[in-house]
Amino acid sequence: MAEPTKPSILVTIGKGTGVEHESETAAKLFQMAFPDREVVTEPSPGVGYAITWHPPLGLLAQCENLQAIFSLGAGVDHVLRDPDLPDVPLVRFVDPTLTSRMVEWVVWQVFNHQRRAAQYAQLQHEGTWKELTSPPAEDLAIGIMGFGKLGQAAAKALLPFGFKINAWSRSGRTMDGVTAYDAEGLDAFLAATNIAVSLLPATAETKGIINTDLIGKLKKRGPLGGPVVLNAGRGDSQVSADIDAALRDGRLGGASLDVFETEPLPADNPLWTAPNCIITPHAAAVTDPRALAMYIRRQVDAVEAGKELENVVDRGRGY
Ligand code: NDP
Ligand code: OXD
Repeated sequence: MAEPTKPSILVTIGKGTGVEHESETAAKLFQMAFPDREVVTEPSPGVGYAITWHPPLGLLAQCENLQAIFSLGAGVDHVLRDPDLPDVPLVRFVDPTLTSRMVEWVVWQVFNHQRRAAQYAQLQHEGTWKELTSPPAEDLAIGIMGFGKLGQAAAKALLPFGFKINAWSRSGRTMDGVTAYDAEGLDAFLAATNIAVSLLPATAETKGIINTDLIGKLKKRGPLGGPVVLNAGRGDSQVSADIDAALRDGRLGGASLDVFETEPLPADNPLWTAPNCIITPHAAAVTDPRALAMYIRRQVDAVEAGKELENVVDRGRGY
């Protein structure tokens, strides 16, 4: 008897991402991970699994036999924006390769501000030999907003240097050596924080949370002068104009931003030239395509062997 055909895999990176052409390239990569089944770039009744980042609205609803959707990244806001998204498990990417890249970014940016990288770069540019003060780690409190997989890994990496670590999450999740705050504890968390690091997902609740009000609640008199904000979560969590204004009038002493409400950041956005503002182009933790392919292969094998999918998103919470 002929073996039943295995459900095929739809790869759709998505319209509006600027990398639509990459669906074809990505499909070739996933074909290597799934030599036993068809990998396609258009919806069809044979599609059992979809791999996507920013699916065209309504596209996945055309796959009537869809069993699971895999996000290309840790975030799923792009996928959830589709009102007709089929009601099947949505799996996000959780992998040591991605986590370690994010940890690198956070540690890199914390040291940039603690050790005055932008000011030294300016002095070098001017040919000026001048020592700047730089507070020891013990004098700085880093407040991590969003204490999930990435926030916890960042805390583990920063603790050995001696920084005080605060963590804010909905549930007040904690770890040894960390002072935890829950949803109600936001003001207390901010008042105890010199460098706020956002690793929050984009949800209705986190929209625009890094704004003038939040900036005004951060610890004011700290060893860096003004407080500092880092954001590698999602651009929708910040009000860029508020951050820009606070950097220019000194309410913020610095910022490092990897994500923006509009990406790429428009050439005329004032943040490009705001004082002590470090900009990276949504590059903090780029997905490693091979690691993703292996991750999805493992998950598909598991689910077809009757096991549970891992890292399934809670659609009610939005992350
Ligand atoms: P997790 O789901 O593991 O963690 C999310 C954390 O945010 C949890 O601690 C959660 O609280 C907290 N949280 C969510 N909503 C709220 C809220 N309203 N108030 C307070 N806390 C809240 O996600 P990850 O750590 O894996 O990833 C976080 C985000 O990082 C992704 O969603 C994505 O947007 C972004 N990202 C960015 C990348 C980049 O290159 N810039 C790369 C990868 C991810 P609780 O623990 O109580 O549930
Ligand atoms: C992600 C991202 O969510 O790269 O993984 O932003």
